[in-house]
Amino acid sequence: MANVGHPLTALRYHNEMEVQFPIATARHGFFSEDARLYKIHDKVIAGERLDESDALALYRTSDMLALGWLANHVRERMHGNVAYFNVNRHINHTNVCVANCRLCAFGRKKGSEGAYTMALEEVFESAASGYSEAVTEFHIVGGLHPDLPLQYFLDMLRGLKERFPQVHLKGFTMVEISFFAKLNKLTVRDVLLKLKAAGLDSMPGGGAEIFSERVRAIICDHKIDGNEWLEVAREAHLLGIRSNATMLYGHIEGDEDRVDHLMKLRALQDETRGFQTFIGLSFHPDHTVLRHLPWTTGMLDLKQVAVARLVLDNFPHIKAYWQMLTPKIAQIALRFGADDIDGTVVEEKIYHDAGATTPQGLTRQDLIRLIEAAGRVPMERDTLYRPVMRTETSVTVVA
Ligand code: V47
Repeated sequence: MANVGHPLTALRYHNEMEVQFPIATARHGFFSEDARLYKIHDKVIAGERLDESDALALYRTSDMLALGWLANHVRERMHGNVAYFNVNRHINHTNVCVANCRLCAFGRKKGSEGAYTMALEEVFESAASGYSEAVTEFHIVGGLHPDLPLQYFLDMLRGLKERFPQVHLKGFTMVEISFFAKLNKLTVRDVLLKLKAAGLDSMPGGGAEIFSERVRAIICDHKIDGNEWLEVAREAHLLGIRSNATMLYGHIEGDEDRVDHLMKLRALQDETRGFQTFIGLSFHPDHTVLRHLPWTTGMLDLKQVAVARLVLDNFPHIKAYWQMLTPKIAQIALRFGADDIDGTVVEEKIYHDAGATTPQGLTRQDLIRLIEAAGRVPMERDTLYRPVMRTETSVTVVA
């Protein structure tokens, strides 16, 4: 047992749980009305890798129960009956952003109405105000502010570590890192090294959107391209900084674009093993330039979770992010391939600006209830998926 807030440890797949839990799918056989799924079933059972045409077939099937069976089989093989959650707090230090992405309702031009940038003292206050439930992670992301020097971020990380030494700092997307490098005339590697030395523990998965150049040109044309996103992730992983990966779906992308995105993530993961978790982000159109687009459907949301579990065979975790999916869909996703439901997420801004009607935060007890009602065993984790044990007076991580 050790205190929370450890430096990085080796990537853990929790394979040890395989033997502890029966796989529910083994108890009821596989049946599909979609003939294409039988070949995929055989590969899944044999633990063989799915290829692009398999992934396309999964996106195109309407046999959700068969798709769910397959994804659940893999999910239970990897994680048994456990479903993870954490107690975290989001910190969005600024919404000033030069990128002006059409997909985004959060960013503002400098000086425009609603634009804000927190002084460091405000960042520390905001961190402290969500601290009542013994937060184990701060998730820190912001817009691409043209005037904030790297020193602001180094002081932010040092200040947070000083005040909250046991809290894991998961901060800054690949897009922000690339921007810091250009603005400060440094290499990406140097930026990452400085941030790591100041207290950065790992990185979130945002900004990946969808790697397709055609789609990126429409939804986020001023952002780094997909290759650069992957290059920054590679660099971070090489320096021992683990990250997550995301994919924004449900806007103008097609099945092929999604498959291409997942294949690129899988290829980089084969190389670095630095990704922990994949999170599909369902597009929220309200208040964005793309507000004429419809919201995603429950079918697509669940399908995305299941396909990700089946295709990303080298990703330890698939997260059903309740803030985006709604707690109800996220709960069902725990039976469609997801093993993680994310955290308490106090004060989320990015999706709420884009019309999310989910609560700003759920309590630890709310998350436990959702997970138990899905027939899963809740396990509070830290950012590195080490179990967190709580008593009335202490919080410890099982190292
Ligand atoms: O990069 C922005 C997306 C991301 C919209 O790593 C939108 O644990 C939907 O990456 N509709 C930021 N999505 C959030 C993110 C994240 C969230 C939770 C957990 C983790 C993790 C990462 O949100 C952005 C962008 O892809 N986004 N606007 C929108 N209108």
